[in-house]
Amino acid sequence: MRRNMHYSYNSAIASDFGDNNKITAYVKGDLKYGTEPVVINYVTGDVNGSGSVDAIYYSILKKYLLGATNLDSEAYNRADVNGDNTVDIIDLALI
Ligand SMILES: [Ca+2]
Repeated sequence: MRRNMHYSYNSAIASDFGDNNKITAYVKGDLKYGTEPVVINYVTGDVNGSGSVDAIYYSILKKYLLGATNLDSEAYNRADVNGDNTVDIIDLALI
């Protein structure tokens, strides 16, 4: 089963309490805890974050589309070439 986990999901604390640095806290506008999920200046289609779109992209995306691997939230955003919030065969075709 293929699932796109929310950025803040942390399997280590799914069944118990714990620290989750993917949840952010601000004090008077300054980030005091956590890491924002926003990725700026990425190349659309660059699934593996190498800085360019290459043959490795096809391999990773094909494995994802076949259910053989998952994409983290950053890779998922980079793989969504047409920006419809879904990664599917259309995105592969657009590269
Ligand atoms: Ca898409």
